[in-house]
Amino acid sequence: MGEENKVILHGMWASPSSKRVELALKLKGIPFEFVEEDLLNKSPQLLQFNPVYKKIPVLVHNGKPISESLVILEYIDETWKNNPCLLPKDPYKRAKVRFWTSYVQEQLFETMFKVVKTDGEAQEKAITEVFEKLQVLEEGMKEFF
Ligand SMILES: N[C@@H](CCC(=O)N[C@@H](CS)C(=O)NCC(=O)O)C(=O)O
Repeated sequence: MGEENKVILHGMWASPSSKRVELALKLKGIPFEFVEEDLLNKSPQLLQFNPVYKKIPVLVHNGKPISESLVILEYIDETWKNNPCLLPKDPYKRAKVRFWTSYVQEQLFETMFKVVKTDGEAQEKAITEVFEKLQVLEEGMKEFF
């Protein structure tokens, strides 16, 4: 990999936000270095690259950091134009994809975090909620196939 196209992903193995960026890089066949962050002891580079949220994932392309997983995904798609494209060309279909990515972010991830943060009855309720939200997502995905 030439220095002119160096890609580093600061992420964490169990983070869904980090995973979606990792998947996009792999789908596009983009070689990258993965820096596993300890979220209880964040690296100085992470704090420097994402001073606003101090969160992973952060993609560093040729020394330039980009934060927020959905912003990163669009950056990847616009920078590496090879197939597969992450977003369709048609504006209406793009809007549909953005709707569902936002649903995953706002609804599914939030409920998944509740499962980790709770226990007992509250956790059981959160698990049921995750399954319900996954069903809604599965239904929604049918229009793409
Ligand atoms: N909206 C952000 C969410 C990122 C996020 O919540 N990252 C979590 C891991 S999944 C994190 O870094 N947590 C550490 C902290 O909050 O201090 C994105 O999509 O990138």
